[in-house]
Amino acid sequence: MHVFASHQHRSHHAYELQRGKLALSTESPDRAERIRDALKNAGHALSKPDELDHDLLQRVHDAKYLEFLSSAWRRWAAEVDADAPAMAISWPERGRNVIRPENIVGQLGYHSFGADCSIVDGTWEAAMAAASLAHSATNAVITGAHVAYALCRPPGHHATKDQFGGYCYLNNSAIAAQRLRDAGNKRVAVLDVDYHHGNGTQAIFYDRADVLTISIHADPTHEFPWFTGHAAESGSGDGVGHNLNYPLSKGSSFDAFRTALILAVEHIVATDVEALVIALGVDAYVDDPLGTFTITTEDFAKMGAIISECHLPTVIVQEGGYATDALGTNVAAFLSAF
Ligand code: Q9C
Ligand code: ZN
Repeated sequence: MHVFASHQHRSHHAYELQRGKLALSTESPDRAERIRDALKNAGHALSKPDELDHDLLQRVHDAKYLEFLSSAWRRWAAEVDADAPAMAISWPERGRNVIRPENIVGQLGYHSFGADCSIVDGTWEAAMAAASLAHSATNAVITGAHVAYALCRPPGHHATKDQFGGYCYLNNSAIAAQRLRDAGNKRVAVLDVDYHHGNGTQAIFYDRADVLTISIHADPTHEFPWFTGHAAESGSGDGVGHNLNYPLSKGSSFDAFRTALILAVEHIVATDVEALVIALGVDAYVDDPLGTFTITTEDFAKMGAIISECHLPTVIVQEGGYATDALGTNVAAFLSAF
């Protein structure tokens, strides 16, 4: 399998508000190092990413957001505090047309949706490297590989067109899907198996019929991202019927997960999907500190085998997963079964 990885992720380790206290994020550099080691040990050759196409980035994210992300740390360090992470402290009131503020503190509120995420020196460089890994893996598939994996860190599926949150800044899975579309695949599916709802990917493609978005996740009634991921969210405008959510109760086992997964795979196979992106979070793992599901390493292998039955050119993009010691094993189990 083609595996794309980079050391650039090391420049990013943000702070997050945890139970009312600021702490170094659970989304740590160690995560990617462990996955990398496991894949190397499993015999995969690792490729470096190529340069990211800025036009592609702009087909997924707003130009103003990209300008903000690329300069946020510099502005915060110069105008606020070079020794503290750049974080929002206020967000817009619901239900109003919001005017984007000029000030860096105001823009942090405008361009984020949570305090689980901040910007530090090196965040932009790492986010860009992750996006270029997704782009490179997709290029490998476009040029004939059946499957390629991008070891993206920071993850991406919570990032919308113009907001960061949930440890995500640039939506790597959406970038892969858009690249597959640009290469001529008429319809593309993103299948998100991360424990959390892929709200950003859903939002980016919500009014489009050309990208089917499917997410299996913990019911947002009781879990982050709290406000999206319900079964009734089916798309809008041209996109009606092209978004599927499978919220599962807290503590779900692989039985419940597999039932949803089989429905998702059947839906993909039954419609005219030409290429697939898997948003591979492994935080559904039984020992994940952020999750409540009871999925085991063997279950991740079964998950990989079930999804491979789509028989589609596939880009696998790393999303969440926080049980550091087991991350590499779980990702390797999924990939080898796939
Ligand atoms: N401190 C992904 O898995 N809430 N993001 C954490 C515990 C945010 C997860 C609460 C979870 C974000 C990509
Ligand atoms: Zn997650």
